[in-house]
Amino acid sequence: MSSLQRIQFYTAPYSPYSHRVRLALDEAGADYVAHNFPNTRTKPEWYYQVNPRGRIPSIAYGGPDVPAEEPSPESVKLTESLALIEFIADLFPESGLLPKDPILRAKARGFIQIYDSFIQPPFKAAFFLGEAIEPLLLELEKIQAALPPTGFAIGQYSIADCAVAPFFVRMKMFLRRGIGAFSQENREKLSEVLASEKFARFRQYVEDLENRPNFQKIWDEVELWTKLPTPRKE
Ligand SMILES: N[C@@H](CCC(=O)N[C@@H](CS)C(=O)NCC(=O)O)C(=O)O
Repeated sequence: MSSLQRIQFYTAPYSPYSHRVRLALDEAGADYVAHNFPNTRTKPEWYYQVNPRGRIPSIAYGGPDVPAEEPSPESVKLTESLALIEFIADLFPESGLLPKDPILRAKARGFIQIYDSFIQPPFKAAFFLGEAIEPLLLELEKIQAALPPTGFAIGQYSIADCAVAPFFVRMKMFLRRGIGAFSQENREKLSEVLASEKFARFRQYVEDLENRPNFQKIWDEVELWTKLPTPRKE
């Protein structure tokens, strides 16, 4: 494989999609330069050269050592968190983020697709649109059943865990801090069910994700979530 090139990572502290990528970078022990946008919404004009949709995360790979605000036409611009974590796994094969075994690779990718297709929509609906919590609980039960008895999603830490950790840990924190559009009744019910014996394996999984050194490296719940850029319900 060709030697590693410069990694310029565009991110924001509140962005769970960016968090996926940072977890993969830190798990792999990558050397990278991070440019932090203070929030996820407003981006300066120059950033559209990196990502025409203005979304984060992005990576500018290679090219000369330029300031983040002056992206070089010589670097390759890469976007989309799931493509980025696979890219990092490919750059750092020794990290084990994407194992060599085809079965484990398929399991990791399948786990991610299940999260994105089946859990993310009811999570958003319940937490940010104030809709019913039952569809989310049903899907959490199914993903819990797909976990091995202990440890990470495919038995070893992988891109599957990087993809879901930012969301599952936020889910837990949003409930605890009351951040979201759910009713008080739904907040209490969801908290109670997720704290019950039925979800013991899921809780342990989320705890393992949170305790992983790559997660601990940048996650400062109090620092982040008590200083939100715009007021939220708490
Ligand atoms: N599918 C994209 C989603 C990225 C995304 O929605 N990022 C949010 C921040 S978490 C963003 O940049 N939002 C600002 C916007 O949509 O303008 C990915 O996986 O990278």
